[in-house]
This record gives sequence, structure tokens and C-alpha cells, in this order.
Amino acid sequence: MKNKADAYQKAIERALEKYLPLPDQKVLHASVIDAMRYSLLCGGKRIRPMLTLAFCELCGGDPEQALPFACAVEMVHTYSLIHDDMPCMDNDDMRRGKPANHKVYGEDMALLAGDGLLTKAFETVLSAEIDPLRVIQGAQILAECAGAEGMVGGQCIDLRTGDGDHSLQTLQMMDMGKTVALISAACRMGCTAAGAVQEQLQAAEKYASGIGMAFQIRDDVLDVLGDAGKLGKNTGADCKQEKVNYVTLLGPQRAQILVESYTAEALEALQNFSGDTAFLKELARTLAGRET
Ligand code: GRG
Repeated sequence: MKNKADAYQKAIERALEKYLPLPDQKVLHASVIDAMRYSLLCGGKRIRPMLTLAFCELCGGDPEQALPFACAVEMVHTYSLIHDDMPCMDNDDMRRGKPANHKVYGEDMALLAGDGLLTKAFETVLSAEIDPLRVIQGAQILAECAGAEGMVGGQCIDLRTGDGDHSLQTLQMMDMGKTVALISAACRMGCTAAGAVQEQLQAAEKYASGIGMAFQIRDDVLDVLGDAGKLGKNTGADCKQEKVNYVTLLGPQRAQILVESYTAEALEALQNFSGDTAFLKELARTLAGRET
């Protein structure tokens, strides 16, 4: 898994640099490109683009050809993080271990950097040198998953949960939008780049829901406890933050059981593929037990 992840990550970093090169500092709009590059190229686990490459390979395609799709998903993800950190949203000062985009470039430029990345994502999808029908399908998947029926919708539910709806069902709807939608786009766009059949796309969707929900709930577990080492000792009553999430509703142990059960669903979905699923299996297991 480590070798494969390293190879995918190297290819992704190289391609991101290619799609968003250093601007000529003399041009008047250089600062927005600097701001876009600051967030896009400053680290991150690159889980989503790796999923795109892995599903492309699993469906018999050449991952190199899926790089525009993979980078586009990472651009959308990065735009969402920039906007999410802004004072009108989550108001976070740090991201990926560095000051948030708006802390460095100001709110106006951070807003534009997000807009620029969202638009660049579709330009990048359209640059893919594969069957044009697959390009259209890839763009459609990304648009649906990133928009109001997907990630933007999930963020809207998040903003609205402050109004008092604290049910598990609402939380699940929020996470299906905020977290699962883009992971689903990543997996299905990989399949699409390879010209996968409908059954493979459905299985990829099931895998994405499983790891996406597990990823989010694990995030909540790590967020609330601060220290995964306390998992065995704490109850929901020990939770540090007030915002409703899986741990505040279920307690850490039951939340972690849910992580395992979603991960099992993801692993089951992989049985629909005849190719080598070792990387995707390992990724699902790693995400379920991650400590950061
Ligand atoms: C502003 C339209 C808009 C959407 C924001 C991404 C998002 C939606 C909110 C960020 C907060 C959050 C908890 C999102 C859920 C998805 C998630 C856990 C994102 C972090 O993904 P990682 O861990 O990040 O893959 P890196 O930095 O590794 O890429």
C-alpha cells in the first residue's frame, strides 16, 4: 500500500503543479493564483485523488489518463476548505498545519482563490485526453457532487443545524453531502475515466459511502476526544465540543463501532471487482483506525 500511495501521490503533486503553475509575478492577477497555489500545494493527504487513480486502475484504465479528474476533485476539495475556514463559515485560523488562506491573503482574496479553484477544476476535467463522452460524464459527476445536491447542500445543513435539529438522520444527511459526496465523485470519476460499466459505478458508490461515513465519524471521534488513546475510557459525557456529532449523540465507543460497520460495507462493495483491490482495502482499514 505504501509504495502504491507514494507513486500515486507523486503523480498527483506533479500534475497539480502542471495544472496550476507559478504565475508571472508581473501580471495583475498573480496574487489570486498565489493564493490558489498556497492552499492547493501545501500538503493534505490527497485521499480523494488517490481514490480516482485507484478506481481507474481497478477498472482496467491507465491512471495517468485519470490525472485531470483526480486533480479536479482535489481542487474542489481545496476550494471547500478555503471557504469553510472563513469567518462567515467555520472561522478557523489554521489548515493543513499552516495559517488558513484568509489569514495570509485576506478574506477577499481567499474567496476568489476558492472561486478560482472551483472553476479551474472544470477546466482541468475538460483537458482530459480520453473519450469525450467520458469527459462529459466526469464533469457531470463532479458538478452534481460538489453542488447544492451534494457538498454545498451538506454545508448548508451544517449551518442550519445551529437552529436546533440534532437528530441522527439530519447528521447523516449533512455528512452524505459534506463528506461522502466528493469522495463518491472521486471514486466514480476514476471508474468513468476507465469506461467502467454501471455495476462497477454502483459498487464504487457503495465503497465511497462506506469509507466516507467511516471517515467522517472517525473525524468526529478524533475531534471530540482530542486523543484517540482515551477511546476506551471516555463516554459521550466527556466530549469537549458542543457541536452535535456522532460522538455527542452516541458516545465514542458506539461511534467507533459505526466506523467499523461502515468500513465493512465498503470492503464488501469491493467484492464486485475482479481486479486487485488490495490498495483500496488497505485504505479503508487505515481510514477507520487513523489517529490524525
Ligand atoms: C464551503 C462549500 C463549502 C463546503 C465545505 C469540506 C467542508 C465543506 C467542510 C470542512 C469541514 C469538514 C469536517 C468537512 C468534512 C470533510 C473532511 C473531513 C475534510 C477534511 O478532509 P481531509 O482530512 O483533508 O482529507 P486534507 O487536508 O488531508 O485534504
